[in-house]
Amino acid sequence: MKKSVILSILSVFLITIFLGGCGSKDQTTLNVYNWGDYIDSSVIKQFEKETGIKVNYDTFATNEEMYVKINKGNASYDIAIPSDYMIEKMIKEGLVEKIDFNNIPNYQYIEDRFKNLEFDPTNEYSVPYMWGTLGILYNKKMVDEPVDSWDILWNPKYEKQILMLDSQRDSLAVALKKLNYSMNSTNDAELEAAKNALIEQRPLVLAYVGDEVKDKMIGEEAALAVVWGGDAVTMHRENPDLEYVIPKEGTNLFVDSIVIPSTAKHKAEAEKFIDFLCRTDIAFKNTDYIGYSTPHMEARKQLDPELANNPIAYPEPEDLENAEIFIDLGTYIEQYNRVWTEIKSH
Ligand code: N2P
Repeated sequence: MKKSVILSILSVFLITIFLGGCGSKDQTTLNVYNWGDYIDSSVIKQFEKETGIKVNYDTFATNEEMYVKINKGNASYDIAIPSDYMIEKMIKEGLVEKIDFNNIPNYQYIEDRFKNLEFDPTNEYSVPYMWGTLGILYNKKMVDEPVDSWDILWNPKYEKQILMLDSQRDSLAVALKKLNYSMNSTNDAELEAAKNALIEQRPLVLAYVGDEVKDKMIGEEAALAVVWGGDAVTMHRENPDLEYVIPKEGTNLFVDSIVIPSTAKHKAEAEKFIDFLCRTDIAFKNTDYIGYSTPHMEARKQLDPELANNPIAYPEPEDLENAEIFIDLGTYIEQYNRVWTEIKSH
């Protein structure tokens, strides 16, 4: 045999081994969609290492942004972590799959008070991830009066020192509660009044923000901000002059929960991931890092007492007396969309 023939036979042989080798790895990729700044990335690495499943991780800033992407169906996420009212809507619209709880043995560690809530009454579609409240964060060097009401966000003294959340249900909730209405109102006059209040407030607002609120408040660029309690924990750690208050008119109590969108291509791996997140060591590590409130009773026990008993993250029942959970407003949400667009265009 000629040398060149031997060489080409050899190279075909080597290429086959090489390609075969790569093919046999054939790694599954799990597509995960979560809020920004809402996981300890070492948890993802650990999952990949332990299971050999690769995680493709994407983030969103609001429930509405997440919904549009999942509803369009061209992104096939295996896992998403929306809030209560959005999960309720997704269940109604057939956008999420039932979870096989036999595959989630660590679900036993989730506190009962987070099970069978109104948004998933039979508890078939979602596993609680983190929970918390909406409140006001203020810098005590810049605000010298008591902060106990949403009204302070309308005080002209703080012109251009106020940050609002770029999230329609949250910002409308602030205005509705200030006016002593329900944050789930479907009354035209109440919604109109809330809209007008937010339009009247616009000149006082420095910006409508998302996760960048943390850098801005830590850096003392504003005096007051509407924030989620878990972020207040993080900001207070970085800047002890920042205090968090749940206003007396009431707040929103949210429960962000893990779901499997119906477009998921890797359901078994998705359930593995959910169970992994509910493992005590993982839930502990994740909660310790993020600062939000865990519904996992064993993880909470392991937290540093300073965090486990922090009233920002774990408010007393009396602070939650006037709290409401957002519900899906059905087609009335179109009215919220309309007023939100009007507010933002001012
Ligand atoms: C984290 C966002 C938390 C979501 N950046 C509050 N529901």
